[in-house]
Amino acid sequence: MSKLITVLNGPNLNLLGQREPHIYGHDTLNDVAARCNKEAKALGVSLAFKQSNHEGQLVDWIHEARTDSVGIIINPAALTHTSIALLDALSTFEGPVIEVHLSNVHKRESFRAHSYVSLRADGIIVGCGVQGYELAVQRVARMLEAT
Ligand code: CA2
Repeated sequence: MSKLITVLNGPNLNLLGQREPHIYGHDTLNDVAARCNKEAKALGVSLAFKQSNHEGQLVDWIHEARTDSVGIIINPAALTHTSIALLDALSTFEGPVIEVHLSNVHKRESFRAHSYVSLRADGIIVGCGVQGYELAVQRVARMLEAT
């Protein structure tokens, strides 16, 4: 069975492609999942691609990933800037963690420049749009090769 990578998406990302396309693009979250799955298949890994608007649900999924996944890719959305709970949960995970942001958070409001999750992330990809997720899958796969 191929190695499982959990891909987590935070609040409001279910609306991707439906609002603010000038910031987040036209692809929906299903499009993102399809592109990530294609990349994963080419690299011989599998993905559990999830989205929730609820911090506690995301924490629960990180706990599940502790036993069923070898890596985590996370776009925590607005929780990036507020959630010590996500940071603490991710800190209990032993494999690679890559943080992804569709937009360049450093080119936006100053509050978006700070990320609690970055204190745990092994890599951060910002401002690359949907491609950032594909790059994250590549990065986790490469990091796993090295272990
Ligand atoms: O750039 C990113 O990926 C963000 O994580 C997106 C978050 C934002 O709070 C972060 O600062 C940066 C917002 C996600 C909201 O997603 C929407 C998608 C479509 C329409 C409206 C919101």
